[in-house]
Amino acid sequence: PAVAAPSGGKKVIANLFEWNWPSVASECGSTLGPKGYGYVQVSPPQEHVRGNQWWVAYQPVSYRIESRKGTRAQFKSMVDACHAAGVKVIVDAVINHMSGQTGGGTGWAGSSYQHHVYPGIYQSQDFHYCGRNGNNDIVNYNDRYEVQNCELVNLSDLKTESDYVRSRLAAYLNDLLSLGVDGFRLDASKHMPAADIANIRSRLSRSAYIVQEVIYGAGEPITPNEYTGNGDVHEFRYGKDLARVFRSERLAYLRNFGEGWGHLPTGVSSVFVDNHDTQRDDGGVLTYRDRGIYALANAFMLAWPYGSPTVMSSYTFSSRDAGPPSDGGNKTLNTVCYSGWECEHRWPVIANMVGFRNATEGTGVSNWYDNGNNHIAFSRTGRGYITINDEGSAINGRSYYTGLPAGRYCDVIHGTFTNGTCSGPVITVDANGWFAANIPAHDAIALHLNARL
Ligand code: AAO
Repeated sequence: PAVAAPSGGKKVIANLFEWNWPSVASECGSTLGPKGYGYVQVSPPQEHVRGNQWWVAYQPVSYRIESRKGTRAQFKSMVDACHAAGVKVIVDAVINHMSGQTGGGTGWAGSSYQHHVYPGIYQSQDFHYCGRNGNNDIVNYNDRYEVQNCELVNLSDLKTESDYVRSRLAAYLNDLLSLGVDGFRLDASKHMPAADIANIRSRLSRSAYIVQEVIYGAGEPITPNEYTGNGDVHEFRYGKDLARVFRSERLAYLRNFGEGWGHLPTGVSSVFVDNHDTQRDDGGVLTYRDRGIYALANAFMLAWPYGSPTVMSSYTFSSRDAGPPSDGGNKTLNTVCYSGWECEHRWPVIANMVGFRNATEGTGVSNWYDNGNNHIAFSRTGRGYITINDEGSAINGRSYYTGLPAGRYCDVIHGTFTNGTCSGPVITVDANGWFAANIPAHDAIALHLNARL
């Protein structure tokens, strides 16, 4: 089947990392649908090893849809509720490997397993043993064979070249499709040859959105570009570059952000300010801890027509491995926004800029302005306008040329537009397409046609 790109007017993905199914279901109806998110990405739904770390989800022990996040029935209700709210569902699919714990055990839903033995699913002949580094682990990312045939942090590495393994993986993905799922984030894609993914994809019962996790590594032989024939690919350089610009360079440099910076072609690029790995492991990226600057970086991402954006939504954490709020048995608790959960996707600036993205979809950039430093502005031709002042002081008394039709617009950075009214400042664009405004330090103004009074 052909790859279905996120389609229709609504393409923004909200990544509700580690949310349980009842909470995702209710968020689709209360927030994601109304705010215009097109997709929700959910954490791995299959049975996993036990423990309270978040990353237990990345160690499958069977393909039963039964995890700390909920049962199969709850998963199905979640998919239905999201669809009813106009939100499609992308599943984080772990298909490169099974568990990594050297000893065996019992999985979340009661399946027993050993490292390399998952009764009724895979036996030891279904895994790679690369015979390197003493423990079969990947050490050298500059060696293609090693990256695709050794074990990623001891995780039993599936022989994705084998017909049986391919059919078993496709059966798992097809089961999810039968529950109504719309797409997959393929975890650890770098560790599977692109041709193996292509073969598994060809076995899907219907078309599905595909986004592959291939972290760009300078000088590594396996590149994100190799995977673009299968679908979208995460562009990890985007969040790192954007953070550097916001922290220590100049926003003026963003005028050709994306392909002009050597990033993937826009049509196959999946972008984010941070994801669940980079917010923990990459000191450079902006995260919820950066508060206002994080919101501005997301506003830029949503305003700028490059790639398919994902908005990260996190739980609060203070140590790398700490799992989400959960009960004594490690069952994930219902999400309570702003109490143990950051809910970045609800932050007014970010949620309102999703509406900007939708209103401006398909238009180019015009009227670029920068002051050579940290004040920028641009139009999304005929549909929207944003100006970001990341200088250390206010910029007052200036006028901005938007090219927009005359009218009164809600400034969606400071106000929410609902039923024809704006809860914040209203900006008047004159008959020639100009408006005048003051912008405080580290702040912005954004207007679009779907928020015109
Ligand atoms: C846990 C324990 C382990 C234990 C294991 C098994 O932590 O000690 O051995 O269980 O019992 C997650 C957690 C792991 C966890 C695992 C399983 O992060 O801590 O292990 O679940 O529970 C590589 C892969 C990439 C992968 C990333 C973490 O290529 O696919 O490592 N990400 C996904 C998920 C992730 C998950 C898994 C895969 C496994 O998103 O959450 O792990 O399912 C370079 C390479 C990258 C490489 C990184 C890290 O990146 O290029 O390919 O990613 O190194 O090794 C700059 C450089 C860039 C570099 C990057 C590093 O940006 O430009 O080249 O820095 O941050």
